[in-house]
Amino acid sequence: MRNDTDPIAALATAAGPAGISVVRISGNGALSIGDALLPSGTQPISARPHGTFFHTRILHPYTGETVDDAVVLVFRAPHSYTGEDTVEIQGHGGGLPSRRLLDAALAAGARLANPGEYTLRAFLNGKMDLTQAEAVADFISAKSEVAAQVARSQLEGALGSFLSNEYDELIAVGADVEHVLDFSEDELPLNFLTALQERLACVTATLQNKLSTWREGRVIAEGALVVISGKPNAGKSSLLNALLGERRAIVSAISGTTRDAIEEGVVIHGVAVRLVDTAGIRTGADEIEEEGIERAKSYLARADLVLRLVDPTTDSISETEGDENPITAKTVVVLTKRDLWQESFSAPGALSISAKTGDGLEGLRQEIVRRLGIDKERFDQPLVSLRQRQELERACLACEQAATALREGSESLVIAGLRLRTATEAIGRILGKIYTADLLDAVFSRFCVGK
Ligand SMILES: Nc1nc2c(ncn2[C@@H]2O[C@H](COP(=O)(O)OP(=O)(O)OP(=O)(O)O)[C@@H](O)[C@H]2O)c(=O)[nH]1
Ligand SMILES: [Mg+2]
Repeated sequence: MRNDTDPIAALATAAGPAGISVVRISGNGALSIGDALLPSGTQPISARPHGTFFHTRILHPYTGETVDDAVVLVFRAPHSYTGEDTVEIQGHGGGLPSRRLLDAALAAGARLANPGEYTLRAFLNGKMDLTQAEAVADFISAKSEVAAQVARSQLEGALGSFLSNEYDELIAVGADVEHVLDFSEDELPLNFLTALQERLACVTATLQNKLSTWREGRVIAEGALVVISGKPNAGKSSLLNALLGERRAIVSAISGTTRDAIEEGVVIHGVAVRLVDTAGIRTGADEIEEEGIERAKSYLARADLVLRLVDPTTDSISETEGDENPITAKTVVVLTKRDLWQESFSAPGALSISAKTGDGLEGLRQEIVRRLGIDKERFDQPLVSLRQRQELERACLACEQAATALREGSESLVIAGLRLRTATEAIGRILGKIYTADLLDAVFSRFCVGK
């Protein structure tokens, strides 16, 4: 088990041109390691109180050479990010200055930190639960405003405290079941089992409701896959360019211009979207275009939303319901090139746009966000990690099995108790109340060094 407390050091800021760079030393002996970097005559860090800072030259412990001048911050356990004694050295930014600072800290006796090791220690020292630790990584890598908001509130413990409540209730129900194990049916208090069933049903419904936020949570974290489809020349590449605000894809009057799928990230009303322009699907294309069409189909199969573009000046609106790209609940029909229309066209539920003039694009953006179902009000705390989802599924299944056992009456109480324990453990693993080295590795390996 990784529960080392030896002093670790790492660069907390990105190495590159910047105002400052921060090296953090944390663990047993961190303060004395910091002392070894100070000029003689300076009051040692180990003699300074928590929460103080001072300006000093930083010397290399071997050569005595001045590495940098820096502001040093003193944190005493448990009042630091990791919960350990921590020294933060803020020197000049830049690749080389920060490297020199880190080298000096390592030379003074710290070990280079592993990815996520500071946050791992924060977790092991009870500064945060595992959902909060996961949220740290999500917050750092958030690709959109909404993703950042979700991670931020999980970081504050919203998901953790929600699950903690359900965890406590499951334990309470489980304890009641254990308590009556030795009773015979007629010794049980009246309505005892019914009351337990009701409480369990309530927990189960709450957990299932949370589980149902997973799709939105994943879309928020990873970006929704929005695929632009339609016949050759429908205006797909023009729409991609218009939504990106740059001339990313080649546009031409020649049918079959786009032969490969082009994927670009864009944030639409705070929601991260992976926008894909595809080759128009048609028969009789050459080998290269065929391959492009295959890629288009593969994207269509995975899409969260399909924009099906139809140029009504050349193609019939009703003819679009081909087998290759059937209209489904994921489809938004978009009539294109509105600036060229001599007559008015419409189809049920369809939007009309002009990529050329920008007409209708704002309506399309709103429709994309609406159809992705990302309702910021409803999903104040959606589920975002696959690990959380899998454990929650386990918990819900075990709750249902426990409910079935409870309905079968007092003979099945042992089974009910076991299933309740399974459910409790699954929630416990989400929160990190129960963990293994493998679980911690899986969670913390996606962190960067220095966090
Ligand atoms: N007037 C006008 N022309 C447009 C509009 N959108 C696209 N076009 C023109 O329609 C032609 C085809 O546009 P593209 O964006 O290349 O169409 P595509 O669907 O990507 O075509 P392929 O890649 O061949 O499948 C080009 O000549 C565009 O300039 C529009 O809103 N208004
Ligand atoms: Mg194209």
